[in-house]
Amino acid sequence: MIKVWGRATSSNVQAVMWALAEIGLECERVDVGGAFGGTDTQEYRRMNPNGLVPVLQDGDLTLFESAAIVRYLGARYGSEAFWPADPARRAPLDVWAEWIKTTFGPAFLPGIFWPLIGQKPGERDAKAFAASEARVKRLAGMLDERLGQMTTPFLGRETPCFADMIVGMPLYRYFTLDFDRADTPHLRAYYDRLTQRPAYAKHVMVSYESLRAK
Ligand SMILES: N[C@@H](CCC(=O)N[C@@H](CS)C(=O)NCC(=O)O)C(=O)O
Repeated sequence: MIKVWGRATSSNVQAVMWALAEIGLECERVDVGGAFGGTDTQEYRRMNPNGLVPVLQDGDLTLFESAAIVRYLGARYGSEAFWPADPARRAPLDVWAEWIKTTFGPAFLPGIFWPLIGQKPGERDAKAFAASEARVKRLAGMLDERLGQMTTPFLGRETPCFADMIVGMPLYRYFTLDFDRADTPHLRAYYDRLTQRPAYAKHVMVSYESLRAK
């Protein structure tokens, strides 16, 4: 049985759990990280030297980095719809998965999510926050334009593919936090479609209140 190490409130764990569920794979998830601890042991560091979640174990294979895990699951177990075999069809989807991890995520998580959740209102740097809002607005506009070109409900056409897992993962937080968002009708409609997926509702629409600074 596939084993996933990582707390359910971690967005990177959520992408992996959502992928497993969309593919239809059973797994056992172990709560580690955050308030659960358990990531600072020698045994855990052997699985992930960063001491972060998630880690996936599949037989003798141990992997970290959530996007690499989602791609592995797609390549090994996914249908053609989840993991298109043709590199010329898959790569343009992967472009947006990579962009979310390297461009949108690094702007949104430390710039918006953590200031709103990890800091008390009085502790926030208002100027830095406003700059993050402007940057995230610009990036959300880019994603909105890409999604506006789709003639299908998901990047993976009729059902979500590996790239939807990576692109869709931060959107629950993006749309439920209280901050000044860009007007992005295509992104909003895409997110609304994701929320209709039972696997997204179960694994990604997970309350982040336990992470809020008290
Ligand atoms: N690039 C890594 C980032 C992993 C990461 O930052 N994980 C966070 C949770 S989302 C973490 O482990 N935080 C510390 C903890 O939960 O103890 C990935 O995509 O898997």
